[in-house]
Amino acid sequence: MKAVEEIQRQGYTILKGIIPDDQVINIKDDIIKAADMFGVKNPNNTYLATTINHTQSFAYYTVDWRIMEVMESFFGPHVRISSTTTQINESRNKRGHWHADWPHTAGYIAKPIPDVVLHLTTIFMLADFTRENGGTLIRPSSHKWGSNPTYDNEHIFDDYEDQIYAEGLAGSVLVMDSRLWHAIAINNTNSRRVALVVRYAPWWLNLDVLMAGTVDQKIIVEEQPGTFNISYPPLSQEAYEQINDIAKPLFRHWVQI
Ligand SMILES: O=C(O)CCC(=O)C(=O)O
Repeated sequence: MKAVEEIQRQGYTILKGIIPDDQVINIKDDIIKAADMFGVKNPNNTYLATTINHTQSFAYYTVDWRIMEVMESFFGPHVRISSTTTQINESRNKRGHWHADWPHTAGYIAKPIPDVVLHLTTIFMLADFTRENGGTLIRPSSHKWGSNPTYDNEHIFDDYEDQIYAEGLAGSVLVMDSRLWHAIAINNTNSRRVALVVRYAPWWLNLDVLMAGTVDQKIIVEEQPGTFNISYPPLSQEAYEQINDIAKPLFRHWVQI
């Protein structure tokens, strides 16, 4: 399969037209509304963790067959969604630092990072992604380098000759191996660059460390200074009920009990 082959070889692929044109505006509006009301607003970006708690209109597209074909070919059945985070990059924001995503972050996986796909990060483009408005910066094939630049004393704000911008029309989805080096790019336009970051994990990857109050987060994160620390709020029962039935199995593990 082309998408899987591209992810294996270059660390990413772009799936076009996952959210149809006539739906993408509505979903974008729902997500902006939720992020502006419940998110963390910084001068550079607006961020909303567990966006699925606040709007569920995008859920159906997280299980689009083209996405699931990729996920299941890496992880087999029982794929889970580990996070749904709105990422709005505001006009004239600052460039972000090069990084790989969790769990390839400090304190989790010994270096060199093994050459195994453990987690896949997708970025749903809810605005067109262009070079001008800050389509995500990526370094193709960096998933094979065995490192996370953020924790390896790399030059994390440098420009590199091999870096490219992930570009695509609204409704497209960038799918990358979470090891791929990527960075927030500068939005040089007057419009907000709106995206939803959805991450996928196999059933056996321990996501408890991402949940505040769990024993594993205590042992693996809080009691180990320097470990990358991020928590995603649990999914409320009410929000879970609103999720499309086809998508529910991917979210069930995160429902608040
Ligand atoms: O917003 C982007 O383009 C990149 C977001 C990102 O780096 C991340 O969510 O890890």
